[in-house]
Amino acid sequence: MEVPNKFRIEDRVAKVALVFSYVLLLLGGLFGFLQVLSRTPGMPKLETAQLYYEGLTLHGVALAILWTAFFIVALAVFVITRELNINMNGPLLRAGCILAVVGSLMGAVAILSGQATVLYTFYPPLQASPLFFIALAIILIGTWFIGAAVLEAIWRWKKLNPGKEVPLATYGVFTTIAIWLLATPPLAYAVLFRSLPMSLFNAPVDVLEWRLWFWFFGHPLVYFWLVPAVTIWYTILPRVLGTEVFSKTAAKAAFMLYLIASVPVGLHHQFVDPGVHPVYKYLHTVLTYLVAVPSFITAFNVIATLEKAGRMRGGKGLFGWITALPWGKDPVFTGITFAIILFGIAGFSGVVNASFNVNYNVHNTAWVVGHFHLTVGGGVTLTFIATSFLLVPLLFGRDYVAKKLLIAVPTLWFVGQLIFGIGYHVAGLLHAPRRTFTAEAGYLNDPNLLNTLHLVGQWTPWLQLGAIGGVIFALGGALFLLLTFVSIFKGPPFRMDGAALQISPTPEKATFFDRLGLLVGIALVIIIIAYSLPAIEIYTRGLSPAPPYWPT
Ligand code: HAS
Ligand code: CU
Repeated sequence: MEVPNKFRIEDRVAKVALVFSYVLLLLGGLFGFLQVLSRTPGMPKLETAQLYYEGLTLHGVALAILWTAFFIVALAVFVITRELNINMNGPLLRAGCILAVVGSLMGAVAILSGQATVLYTFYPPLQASPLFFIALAIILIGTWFIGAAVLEAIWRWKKLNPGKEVPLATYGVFTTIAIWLLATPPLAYAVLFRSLPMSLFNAPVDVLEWRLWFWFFGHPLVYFWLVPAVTIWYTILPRVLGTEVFSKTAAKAAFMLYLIASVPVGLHHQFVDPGVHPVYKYLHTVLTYLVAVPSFITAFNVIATLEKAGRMRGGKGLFGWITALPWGKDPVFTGITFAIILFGIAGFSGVVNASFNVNYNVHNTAWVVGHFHLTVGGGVTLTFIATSFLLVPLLFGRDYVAKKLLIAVPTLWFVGQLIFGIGYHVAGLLHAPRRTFTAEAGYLNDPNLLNTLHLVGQWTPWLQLGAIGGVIFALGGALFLLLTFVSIFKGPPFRMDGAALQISPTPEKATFFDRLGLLVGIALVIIIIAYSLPAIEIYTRGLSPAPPYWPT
């Protein structure tokens, strides 16, 4: 007899969020494809400069902000319900999801109608239609509702299970949501009290003050993407290999460090901004190195887990365990491990970015584009893609079609990202700028300038290499979306029984790591120290607002 699904509402929200995330991946990915070719000298130009910036805005908003967030919502709801085996607050979840979807559609209209060509960072004094900023505010409120529903469910479970440790995957979801809730209030302030008045009444904005609060949010945003991926590396990857994470304690310690060190580092995006004391920038550099530590811990833990699984499969000697793993056979395993390797490379470019003085050499160059494609596009997105191979059947009750083709998806994505990453990192070292329609840049077509400006133009072959990589991983993405949409609607039935699912290692007694309130408190103290200093500096000097500027 079919067991009734007790998570009907939660699953509906998760399904809507998941399908919407794939639509955003399609939209954002399409513009990525058009863009990488158009901006590369010598490649077919599929966009004008105007469309390039509009497309770049849509690409960043749809992928960086929305695809990730909607996938994370689906994952969070799935993990909480299946792991804790409790219902969530339906009205909160539903309202949050509706607000987030409506806000996203409004934002898409604003961008596609050319009323918000301000890139995903929407730095003032770039002006955009109020529709764009209202859309952002609505999305934010929606995510707060969803965040509240997740926290309420965890809190209720803790009351029902006193003395028990929070299971690992739920712990990862908690960390993710806590980072988001700590990071977003200053963004809401910047949007509601600065950007919105700017767009409604042409009110001038102090650029430095705005950027301080934007990057207060902008850096933890990247850990809001990463932590769910790391959660999958610690829980689903070992499950797929029939084992458990090497060290649960080290995993929780990593989550704890992500929680307390993700926010107070935003100044590493503002090293070249004048008007902030270098000592404060240096403090954020040091804290940035602290937030790299949990990723190093993760590297050790994940590799030790892989070694354990390889030896279980009969792998012998120093490297025999590597070849004993199901490379190329299991698309979930292959996708997740490829993602981890891409992230490993990007981690090193991140540490270069974070170095206060070295940053000047790479800031605003294609290097940064290489860095964040390998982190959020490689480590995070490829993990989410590989996890979809499990999540889609579990949620939609339909299995994947053409299962033999699935392995091509992580392979194309990995090879393409690797090539793109190399091309853009090197081009950046040769000072190719980011966010520039290089194909039409006058200096590239002027032989006199090319002769006098050192390095200019030498980057072209590397950008071309990057474009080849971009096309390859766009093909992987297109194949993924095709197979996923066909499977959701036409896949063979997959049996779902709505029962609890063991995702994490069996929970034991609660430890220090489970004092969630205390950890959030520690995070708050470090945030206050790291941000009160630059904030006092900016406010005591007095604001000097600049008039808005319409990008044309
Ligand atoms: Fe970053 C800019 C510093 C991690 C995303 N980053 C960005 C931007 C994005 C982004 C989107 O300090 C652009 C923002 C914009 O539009 O302007 N980032 C870091 C540092 C880390 C880091 C120190 N970033 C991330 C993650 C992201 C992300 C994660 C998304 C998910 N980033 C910066 C800085 C800037 C920046 C500056 C500003 C630059 C500028 O000038 O504008 C670290 O936390 C990374 C730590 C990671 C490791 C890797 C550990 C390795 C693992 C894998 C093990 C596998 C192995 C096999 C060993 C230390 C877990 C590997 C095989 C190999 C071949 C290696
Ligand atoms: Cu950052």
